[in-house]
Amino acid sequence: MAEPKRRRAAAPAAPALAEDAAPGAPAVLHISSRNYSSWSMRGFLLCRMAGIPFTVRTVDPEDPGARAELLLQSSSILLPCLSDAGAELWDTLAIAEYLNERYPERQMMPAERLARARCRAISGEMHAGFAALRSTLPLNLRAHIPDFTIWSAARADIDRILKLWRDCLAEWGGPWLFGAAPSVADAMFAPVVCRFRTYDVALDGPCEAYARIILAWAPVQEWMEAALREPEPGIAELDLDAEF
Ligand SMILES: N[C@@H](CCC(=O)N[C@@H](CS)C(=O)NCC(=O)O)C(=O)O
Repeated sequence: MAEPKRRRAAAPAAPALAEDAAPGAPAVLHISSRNYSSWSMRGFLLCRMAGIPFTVRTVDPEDPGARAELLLQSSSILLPCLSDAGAELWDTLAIAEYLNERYPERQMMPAERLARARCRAISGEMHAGFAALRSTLPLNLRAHIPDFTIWSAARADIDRILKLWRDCLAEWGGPWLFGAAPSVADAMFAPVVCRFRTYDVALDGPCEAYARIILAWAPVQEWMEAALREPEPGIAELDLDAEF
């Protein structure tokens, strides 16, 4: 069973990440929650992969003023949204493609054509699919729910994801999905690894090894540490069935 809805007290503003203080940082990544938003986490990992200096700003989508301001940056009102050099990008795959084009030397996509095609295919599948997993096992980096009952539709999503990982790890030799270095696909699946840990999803040998690589990845650790320090959102009630 998912965690019951809980009442939450109003909270102070989220603490700044180190890069918030970077003087003259040109790019801004607007995010929602560090603890609850898998999309925000992906956007952050992608920016870290690109190696750009950027400022992280947390927006409370429940706050009408913040929402109005956000509309100026993200016409879909969705987060994360990256503002960089005149570009306003409110979608993680668009952020990934943009950063990969702008900083090709960072090799965010695999160099080999077939690997690159697969990387796009599985990143797209993550972006568009796995609705049952996303809605019934919501990201909650601070939680550990060992006796969680996994609904069959979510189980099917999990099995599909594990097959995608196993195939990539076998074909490209690991330890990342496409070989020796992280790619866009690893950023897309990193929040899934975190969900698997929260809800104690059992993993076989190759998938467990992959999960450990993701959890030891410096940008993931940085994000998780900040999530632990993040106050609960300043809203009266958070609907944990919402798709994050
Ligand atoms: N496809 C989008 C999904 C982003 C998304 O759904 N973001 C949610 C929160 S994590 C959001 O901004 N919701 C704002 C709202 O519903 O008002 C992406 O790839 O970034």
